[in-house]
Amino acid sequence: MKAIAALSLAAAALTLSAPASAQFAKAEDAIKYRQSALFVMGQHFGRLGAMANGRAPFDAKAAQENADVVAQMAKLPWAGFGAGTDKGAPTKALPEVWTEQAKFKEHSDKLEAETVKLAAAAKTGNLDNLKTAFGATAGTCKACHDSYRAK
Ligand code: ASC
Repeated sequence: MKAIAALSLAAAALTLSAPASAQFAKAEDAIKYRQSALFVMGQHFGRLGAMANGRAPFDAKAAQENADVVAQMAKLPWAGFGAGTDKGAPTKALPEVWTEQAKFKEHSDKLEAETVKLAAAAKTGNLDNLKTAFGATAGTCKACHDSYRAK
């Protein structure tokens, strides 16, 4: 009887921790992971922004490299928003991330699509193309932050 009770407790614990532990050891790791991916993306996106906004000279090769990193990083954060990762470490992610999962995914899909276009624009070596794609991508960052990130 004791063994059965212990087994069912273990099973319950596994079930409860399954979402967060699907890819991460604990919720804290998932939170740190998504924040890290977003931070790295923001660093490289910021370098593109400096060129797009004339705060840094346009360097076509650097733009291409930064845009490629942004497009790769844009794929990563979403795995870190799994069930049970709304808390476990300091986070600005709002509860709506988990209560409006389909809408949240529309935002992340949009970002990924825009960053693919951004990388393609950077490859043309034309600053105007970069500016246009940068603006469109920044719009997707902002739209998601407005709805799903605490101020
Ligand atoms: C950035 C950055 C963001 C977005 C956002 C766009 O460079 O770090 O979060 O752009 O500010 O509105």
